[in-house]
Amino acid sequence: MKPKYYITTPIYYVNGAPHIGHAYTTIACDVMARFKRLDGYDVFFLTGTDEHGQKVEKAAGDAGMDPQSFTDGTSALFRSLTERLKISNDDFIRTTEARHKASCQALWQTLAANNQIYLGGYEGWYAVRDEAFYDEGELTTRPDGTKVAPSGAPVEWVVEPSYFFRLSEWGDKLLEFYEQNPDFIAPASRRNEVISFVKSGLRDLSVSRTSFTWGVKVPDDEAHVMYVWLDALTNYITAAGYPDAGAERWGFWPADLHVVGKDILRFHAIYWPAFLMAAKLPTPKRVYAHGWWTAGGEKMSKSLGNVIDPQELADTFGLDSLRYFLLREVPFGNDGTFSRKALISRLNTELANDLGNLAQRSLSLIARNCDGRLPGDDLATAEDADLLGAANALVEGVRARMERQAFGDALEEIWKVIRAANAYIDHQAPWALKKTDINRMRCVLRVLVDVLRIVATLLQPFMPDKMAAMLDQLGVPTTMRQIADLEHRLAEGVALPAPQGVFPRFVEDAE
Ligand code: ME8
Repeated sequence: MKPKYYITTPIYYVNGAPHIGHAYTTIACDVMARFKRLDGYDVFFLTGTDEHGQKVEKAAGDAGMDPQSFTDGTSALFRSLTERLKISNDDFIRTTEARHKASCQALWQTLAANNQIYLGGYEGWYAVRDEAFYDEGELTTRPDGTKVAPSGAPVEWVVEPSYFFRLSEWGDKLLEFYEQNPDFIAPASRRNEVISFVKSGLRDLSVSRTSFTWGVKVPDDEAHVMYVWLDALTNYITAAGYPDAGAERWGFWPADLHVVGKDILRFHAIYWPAFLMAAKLPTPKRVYAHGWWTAGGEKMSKSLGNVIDPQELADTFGLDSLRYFLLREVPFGNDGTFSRKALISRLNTELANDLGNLAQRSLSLIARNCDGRLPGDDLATAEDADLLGAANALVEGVRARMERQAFGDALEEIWKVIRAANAYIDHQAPWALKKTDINRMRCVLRVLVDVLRIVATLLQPFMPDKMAAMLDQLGVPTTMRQIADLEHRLAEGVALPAPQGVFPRFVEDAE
């Protein structure tokens, strides 16, 4: 039986249309999910939309719509972006679905039965934009006297009856949990932030609201809707079949990886494991908090009018180039500034020149000089062995980096081999060998095909369409494109299709 792997994106608020930030997280998860499938895992990959709460209710009101029709519309935008980005998710969850409401209520009842919830009253600060409660000490006062959350979101003073979750009782257990699971929070710098926050002391968490109605009803107390974060986090177990422990999908829980933006790490690394421990459910294995993309150094926002549309970028530059760029340009975990110039430069240098040309040069020589058939490698030299050795070692090297979600590093490892292969072809000059030693020429070309095959196989998760085209050109049967298949040699003499460039250079229109 294949080992299981469960990966999730955050579920996105449907208060507006998706932008590059949402696409980034989803693409990173898609790359990870595809890599695990390629490496022999049975993967369950979840994404979806977070549709309840005050923020979404307000956005619906501003649009003059009832919340359900409004969320039906905006959720569809996220779903269609997921499809247009060719994301390989296995499920798309909406928190307004019946399965999810039932799951939230079951979790609530379990927490209540375990004496983890009590009725009280909340009096304090709340930021609707973040859907988060803040302590006075976390806020800063602006020159005009208004207070804002660390995220910059305005806060309001809320006084209302509320149920509370006994979060204050979980501080020590959480610290112990982080200690015993050093890889639970990544990257490491974020882990330290979380630990010091927990060490500073946790207060009980308000988990219901009474001042609006757009949410999952609290069981047996219809005046309350659940706090949107309790509702939202529960999506990860809903999709795995909770509360049906006999559900086939329950075999995927606990999740192997929740990928989130750094803005929502606290919810995933503190509240979520605390809720689960309190419900006596297994905790997820890892939460990775990636950084933020800014536009020209500024946070993207609708009001600033600097929101970058992933669809437009995919249409202009090609989906796979966009995927490659997003994961290559900025180390996962760091912030980055989006730049079209940087995207074009990587596309033309690394994709068109380094990889595309290498394949095109090698394959055209085979088409012209080897009758279009895959040659053998009977005249191999030490240089061939060096290059092939480096390419073969990529499997382990890339796997180890993917395990840490070091996507940029994994790509850099692959590019080291691509650059070495370019140096090799220049040095071996198979076009000149044609006249002097045709058998050696055949061997050199075969080495290049073998190296390209390894590279293209490992790059499939990053650029699925382009690498499918490249593997077609290399004559790799579709049944032989898994990592495990790299152990099997391609048969000599196989006819290759006529070579066609996979990565055209991007030429900007003259103004
Ligand atoms: O927080 N750069 O939803 P959300 C990088 N519903 N990533 C970005 C980004 C940017 N500029 N902007 C957004 C929520 N993201 C909750 C989550 S999960 C149980 C509930 C990505 O619509 C990043 O992954 O505000 C961030 O965490 C997520 O979108 C926030 O999406």
